[in-house]
Amino acid sequence: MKTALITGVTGQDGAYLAELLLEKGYYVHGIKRRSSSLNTDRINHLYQDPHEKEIRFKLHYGDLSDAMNITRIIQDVQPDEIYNLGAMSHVKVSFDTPEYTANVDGLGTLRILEAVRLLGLTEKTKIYQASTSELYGLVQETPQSETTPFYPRSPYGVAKLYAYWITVNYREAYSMFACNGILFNHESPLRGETFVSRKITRAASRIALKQQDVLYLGNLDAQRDWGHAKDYVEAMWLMLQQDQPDDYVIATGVTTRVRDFVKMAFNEVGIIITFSGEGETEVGIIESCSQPGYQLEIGNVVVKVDSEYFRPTEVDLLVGDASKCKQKLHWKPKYNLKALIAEMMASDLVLFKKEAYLKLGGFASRRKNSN
Ligand code: NDP
Ligand code: GDR
Repeated sequence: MKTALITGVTGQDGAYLAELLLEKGYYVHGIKRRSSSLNTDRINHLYQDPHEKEIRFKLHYGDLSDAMNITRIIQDVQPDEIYNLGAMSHVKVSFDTPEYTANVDGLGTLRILEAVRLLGLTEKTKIYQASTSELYGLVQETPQSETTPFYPRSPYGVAKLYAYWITVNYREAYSMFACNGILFNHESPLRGETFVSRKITRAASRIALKQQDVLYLGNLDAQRDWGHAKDYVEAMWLMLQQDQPDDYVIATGVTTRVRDFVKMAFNEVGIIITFSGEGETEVGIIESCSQPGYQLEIGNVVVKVDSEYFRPTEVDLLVGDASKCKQKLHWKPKYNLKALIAEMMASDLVLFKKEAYLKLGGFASRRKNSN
């Protein structure tokens, strides 16, 4: 039975990957950060009481900025596979915390590679590096493939560029089995609340339930190739099951504007959005709302553009060419964007209906909705 170590196990991809590997019979170790409030919501269902006889899922406290901690955990776990998913993963926030992002997302990858090398595990341990379509940044060509030149447009993208190349370098210099998965945007009901997809599905649900009035967004014209995280973690695993290490693009090949994602999400609750005008005053207009008992007025403004959510430099257009992965790994996504949005909306509607019932019963939390 194989042993895997996942950094970023408390994140969206970490949770889906841990589930997948446990299903495949792996022993799964994850690194979680200490935080003042619990941060294991996404993986609580996998938790095992340490007193159980056979522990197949174990968490270790750690941080990618701490080389000794990372090295000790790798030494203890002796993993067959490491999935380096840990990162400060928010592009806009990376402009506010550029040095921290470089340390964790860039040097964090080096710390893992170097630990594997120093511990003499280069023959045993295969490494997956969570690379990103943000490497492409300023559009050079479309669709973007493994041979498209990189031109990152954020401190996050630049940090991930270092991580990409240090992974390639360790593979070539020390014959390590290290792969870059260049993953395009992937979402799910577990997506962090401040990424645009989840921000939209949460707001569409809350607006349909009359718990929120307006959704503030930034650039509505950006185009993204959105897939489902569940499909994408399977590709990560497949990369490490090959005879030779390599780098692969994972994408659906379909690109959609943010404004069209908005329309599709609101459409799930019977709200038809029409965008009118350009620039900062752009608004959405409701024609109807089919949520029982929650009829909204026709003509309500539900989407406003707020410059707060624009980035100093933007990535305008991402659309991936995953031919290599499809051909060599026989990978194919099961979800399309409509099915993804339907699943996210269904999940958020349940979440906020629960919140409404709690409020009705006088058990409402003090938490405010924040974007
Ligand atoms: P999330 O933001 O959901 O999860 C990030 C994980 O990294 C969390 O577990 C977080 O811990 C952890 N983390 C953050 N900082 C540190 C640190 N200093 N030390 C150790 N762990 C840390 O991201 P996703 O699951 O969406 O993405 C997974 C990886 O894939 C990331 O590296 C991301 O950059 C990359 N990626 C994601 C894509 C996407 O569309 N989702 C596309 C391409 C690449 P905590 O829970 O405590 O915050
Ligand atoms: P991205 O995802 O930057 O592509 O990075 P995000 O969902 O944050 O933004 C996608 C696009 O939507 C535009 N946008 C907004 N974005 C956010 N977050 N909030 C808004 O209000 C808003 N309004 C418009 C953005 O400008 C952007 O163009 C994600 C992360 O998961 C990275 O870690 C990963 O590497 C890449 O995907 C691939």
